[in-house]
Amino acid sequence: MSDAFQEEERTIQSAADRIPPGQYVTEKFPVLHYGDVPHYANIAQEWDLRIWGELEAPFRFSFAAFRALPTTSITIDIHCVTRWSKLNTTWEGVSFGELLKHIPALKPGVQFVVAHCEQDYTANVPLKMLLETDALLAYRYEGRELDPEHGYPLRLIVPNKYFWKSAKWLRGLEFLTEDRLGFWERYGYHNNADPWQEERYADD
Ligand SMILES: Nc1nc2c(c(=O)[nH]1)N[C@H]1C(S)=C(S)[C@@H](COP(=O)(O)O)O[C@H]1N2
Ligand SMILES: [Mo]
Repeated sequence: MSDAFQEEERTIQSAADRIPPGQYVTEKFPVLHYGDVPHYANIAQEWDLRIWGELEAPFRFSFAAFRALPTTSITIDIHCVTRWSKLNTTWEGVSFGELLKHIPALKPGVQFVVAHCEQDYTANVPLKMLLETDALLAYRYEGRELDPEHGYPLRLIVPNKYFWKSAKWLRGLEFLTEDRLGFWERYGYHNNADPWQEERYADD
């Protein structure tokens, strides 16, 4: 048997217990979002990442400053609440733990983060979850710059949660002591969003 064949076999065998209830696997990479894909004529001038809320001082990364931060890669399975899953996706970017080393200190009691995106999309995630799951502020997918429709120039990647928490076109992070629901969470999606528990809607 060729190595490639054995690799394929392993992938198929392990796939069954890697698919959360009610999901099916797709090889495609569906594009899913509310609103339009933002386009930038001059990314260095038009884009920055703002950090605010419960920290010692607000902070801002220019495009260049953000791209100078150390990066890591993760390979994860992604699960959309509309029931498609895609296995083995590799993302590169700045881990949340790394990011915290480069911004002013968080105030005591900070437990929640709201990701703010272009066109007012938001997603809320507990800080602990971001740190424990090695969540990324990602700008490469499979070794290449993100496509515009998949979040260029920066998106959040939150492993082990339905993919709506992985906010595309990220422009800001707000640190909070109390939770505040994001776009889909306010719309009735489950705040914890664990695909293994099928936490799709708030009343699940
Ligand atoms: N800014 C923004 N990010 C978003 C969304 C959105 O509507 N706006 N949709 C979410 C949902 S529901 C999913 S499934 C994923 C889809 O990411 P993809 O288009 O790269 O597959 O993006 C998430 N991030
Ligand atoms: Mo989704």
